[in-house]
Amino acid sequence: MEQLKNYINGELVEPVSKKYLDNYEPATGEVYSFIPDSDERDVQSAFDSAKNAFETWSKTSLENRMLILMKVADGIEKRMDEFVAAESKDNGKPQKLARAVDIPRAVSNFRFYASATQHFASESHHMPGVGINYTLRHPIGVVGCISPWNLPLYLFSWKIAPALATGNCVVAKPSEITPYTAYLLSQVCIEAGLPKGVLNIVHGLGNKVGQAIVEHENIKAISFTGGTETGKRIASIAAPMFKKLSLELGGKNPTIVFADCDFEETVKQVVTASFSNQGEICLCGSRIFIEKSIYEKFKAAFVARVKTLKVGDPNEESYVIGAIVSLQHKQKILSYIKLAQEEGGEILCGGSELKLAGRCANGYFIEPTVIEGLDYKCRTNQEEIFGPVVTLTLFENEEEVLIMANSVKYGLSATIWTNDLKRAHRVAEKVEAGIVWINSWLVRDLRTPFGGVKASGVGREGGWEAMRFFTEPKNVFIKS
Ligand code: TXE
Repeated sequence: MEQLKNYINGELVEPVSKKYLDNYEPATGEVYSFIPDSDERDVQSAFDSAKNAFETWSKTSLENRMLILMKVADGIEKRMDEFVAAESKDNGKPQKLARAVDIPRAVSNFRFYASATQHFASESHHMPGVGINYTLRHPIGVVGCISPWNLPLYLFSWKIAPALATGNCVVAKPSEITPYTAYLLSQVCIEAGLPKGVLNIVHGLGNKVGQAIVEHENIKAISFTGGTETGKRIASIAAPMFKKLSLELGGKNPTIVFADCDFEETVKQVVTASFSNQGEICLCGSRIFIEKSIYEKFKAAFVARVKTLKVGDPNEESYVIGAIVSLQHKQKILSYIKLAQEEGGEILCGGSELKLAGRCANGYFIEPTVIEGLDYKCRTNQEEIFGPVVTLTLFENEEEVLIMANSVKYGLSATIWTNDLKRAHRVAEKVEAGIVWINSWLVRDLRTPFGGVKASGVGREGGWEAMRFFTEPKNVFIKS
């Protein structure tokens, strides 16, 4: 079976430890490859390569930076089928989803930030008769990018692309649960002629490799996406070291359905917003609030549609829900379904793991699950489950639903379904979230600020936000 390699100083290399970790295919529960069990020695080697490359890369013309990043994008696109199959095999998501979302978005991320090199500008402030200020935006130097397992290449590239576009060099770590497409990206970078050391990918465990990146005194900025608890640990190390921090963390997002919504379309879209990627997207709506007058009608239509969702082999086009990413995560989700019942919830559909036949007999599958009858303050409605599990809660009026929606420690995203324009604006303004969709979900414009408030993170990605995160502004004043 294949042993993945680290990508350090432009080469695919073994970990110093020569040790490897099992990499599982969630759909079969079998080990199908091995990833480097790297440690701080590999991180140091990656840092040294990045530092050596920084002098040249930071002075590479903006046009040449763009051309190389465009070549990386083209390289991924040329190997689309390979990336799609790898992402699906590694994460458990349907190939159809990887083809429609994950890999095309990774290509877009590189193209978007390649072109940003040509348009990113800074400011000057003229003081008539006194002088003029101009703002320089320097790259930071060597930065750390750490990403999760739910949208592996999509989120990995979402950090790496702007970091490189702004002239930084990168030490990056993908999740040890879904390392494969990061490994393929290494090959594409070599083929694209990315200069050695500009990007370094070190595979391995979070509390070993991830920790070593965060603790490294000369890695001056950390861009992280993952769980809130891990984000806390990272912040506790990085903050006293005065590192720049971008933290995209968990969510417990409200879906707010008013009686005047476009009923059929809303049912359809809310099912997608609830269960896409097996519910393993930080932007999924996991708490569905339904206005009282349509509660029973919406519940019936929603549950009926959820029951049509087919769970099965990610390689088969007919299944929309694939495998849960790991045995550990499957058990976490099942424990929350059990908790929901202990807290008085009633399961309207789903609620169990699914045992499939054939090659997926030992895979990790859970039925899409809908639960009602829970208090909005109970643990099931307060804690991030991050799986195909949603709760339904009735509300009387706008004031009540905003209290319930905002009652969690998270504040990442929200969706609002209504045809009342004034109410849409009012609720969008009052809901505690960094991203709000009205009568839609997951419509993404890469120019927009992306991120959450409260325990959903610190800072924003996307557009100029990311270009500013990865640069240090310096104000220079010239006396006239
Ligand atoms: O994330 P972790 P996990 C949520 C979801 C999930 C929970 C944990 O609820 O159940 O987070 O998921 C690296 N120092 N989200 O375990 O542990 C780790 O190796 C430095 C929401 O995947 O946060 C991986 O590369 N790095 C999220 C990355 O951090 C460390 C998407 C994420 O791992 C580290 C995924 C440490 N001490 C899960 N420990 C979202 N917001 O989209 C781990 N890592």
